[in-house]
Amino acid sequence: MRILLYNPDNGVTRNFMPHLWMFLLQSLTPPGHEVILIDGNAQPMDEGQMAQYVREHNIGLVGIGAMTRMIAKAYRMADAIRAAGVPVVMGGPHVTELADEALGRDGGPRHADAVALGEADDTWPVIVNDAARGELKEIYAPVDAAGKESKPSLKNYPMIPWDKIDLHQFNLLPKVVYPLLKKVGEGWGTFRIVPVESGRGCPYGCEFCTVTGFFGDSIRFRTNESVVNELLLLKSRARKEKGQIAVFFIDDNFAINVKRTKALLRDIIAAKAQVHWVAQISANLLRDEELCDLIAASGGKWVFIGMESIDPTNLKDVNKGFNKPGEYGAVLERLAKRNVYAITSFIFGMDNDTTGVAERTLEQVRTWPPGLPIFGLLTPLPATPLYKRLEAAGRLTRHKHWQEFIPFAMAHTPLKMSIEEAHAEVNYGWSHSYSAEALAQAVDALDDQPLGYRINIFLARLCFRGIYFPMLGKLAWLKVAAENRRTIFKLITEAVFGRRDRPTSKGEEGEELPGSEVQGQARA
Ligand code: B12
Ligand code: SF4
Repeated sequence: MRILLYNPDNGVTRNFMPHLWMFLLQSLTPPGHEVILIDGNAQPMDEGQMAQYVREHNIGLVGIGAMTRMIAKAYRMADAIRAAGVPVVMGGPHVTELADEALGRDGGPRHADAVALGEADDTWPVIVNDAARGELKEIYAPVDAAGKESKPSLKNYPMIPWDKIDLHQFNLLPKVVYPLLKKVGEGWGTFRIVPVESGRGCPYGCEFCTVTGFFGDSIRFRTNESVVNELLLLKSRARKEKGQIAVFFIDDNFAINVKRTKALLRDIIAAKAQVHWVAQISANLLRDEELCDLIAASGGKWVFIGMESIDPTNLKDVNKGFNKPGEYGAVLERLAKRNVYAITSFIFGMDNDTTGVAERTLEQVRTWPPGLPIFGLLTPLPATPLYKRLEAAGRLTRHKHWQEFIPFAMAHTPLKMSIEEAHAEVNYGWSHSYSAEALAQAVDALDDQPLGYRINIFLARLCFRGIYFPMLGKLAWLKVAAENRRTIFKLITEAVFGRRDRPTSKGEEGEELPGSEVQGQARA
């Protein structure tokens, strides 16, 4: 049977990274089947094109995975596929919480023949075998022999053949940027970010988050050996392609068990498996100096920190009181001292937020080392404690907000400001962090650092700008390039002619990298 795994586009950004679930399920597919992957972010398709594709390619089963924000598109595509006579199985966080919606048992139209609840590592082979026999069931739940819910162990994690997978569609940077990169360093033929998981689960239970409910509070890890081998595979691919591969450890909280994380990072270093990596780690776990040393030594370049708010009352309200805004600056300094920078994520529209919250937040951000601030709105995702609380209080304004997804739009009324005011705060945050002036300031803040760091923060900011300001297409990129021409000119001049007082950089094994400052620098 020929199986298509499809991930719908998110409608906002081109994907900077493929989705792991597709590669994982491909690796877990029983032998004898062909699996094709299409990520709508990289290969945009509409319903008509999809129906034509499944017919022409003789597809026998389509698997669709989607987060809540892509579910409307996922349903439309599923409808077109089913109308073409091909069965659809859906999985992922949204349909796990709302299986009845996907199966049309809630009074609405049916979109899927079958739904895989929760983690599908163990159920996917069963689904494929049932589909091949034409005996798909409606619901597949991960349960043990006694019928009790079971979470897959990650001890026998499959080998994802990253050395063979065609990643052509996921070349990160627009072609227009390559001449600049080639000037500053060899080995920039391609640049990809690849998702790798080392563990699953987070016990913290923040009110707005689906993770504790979905993956459970039992934390599971792969063996260090299997993670190290995956990194070595990726590293050798990058070498062969004369390109760059960075890894996003997609674990929800990469250092949730600090002892295990340190052991993994030590093993990565010992095996010389360092690649440049990004990971999500909560601020409270970054108090540990030894952990920060190991992060830097093992290739860690960016840490995603869910700061959410600088207001302790807000944090307590959403059950994230373990975040201490008073220590944010120190945490970021601790990382920056090791040339590790942070993606700092903030949520506006929280119950204690009042107008001006964006500027108050930016006042703090400006005192920190430069990083990548991102801003979102408090969003009641289905089945989260937040959804239940707001629903019970009658505060939801769009109960099924996912049916008509609008980026950066609230679905409930905040307590101390209006919905429009909350939207304006998010707009203020993005506009003031990603203007040409803000980008120039971020680059200048690293004036004492090698050129690679400055190019890195500039390119990263340009890419992150696209999360809020649509930058799909050449024209949009050209406009941004024109706005930032001064900074671009400065960086190009320095790349071509050099700067006498510029510090030199070290490669990851400590050797000097002659003629190339970028090679040893952050790339994520
Ligand atoms: C990596 C990641 C991202 C990446 C992008 C995705 C990518 N390219 O990988 C980035 C950082 C960009 C991102 C952004 C966002 N993310 Co995100 N992200 C994750 C994260 C941490 C890991 C995803 C992952 O790969 N997991 C590991 C794989 C193996 O798990 P999985 O995807 O769930 O797949 C398993 C099952 O679900 C199932 N399955 C999944 N799909 C399918 C399909 C079929 C056919 C079958 C049978 C089974 C199946 O089988 C898999 C194996 O068991 C998850 C949290 C998490 N731990 O999953 C959040 C998560 C998916 N993100 C979430 C959210 C909310 C967002 C944002 C909206 C945040 C924001 N406010 O901006 C944005 C929007 C992204 C966008 N623009 O589209 C939520 C989604 C909740 C929901 N109900 O939709 C999650 C669950 C985290 C949370 N806080 O609750 N995210
Ligand atoms: S720490 Fe992060 S992953 Fe864990 S529950 Fe909170 S928001 Fe979710």
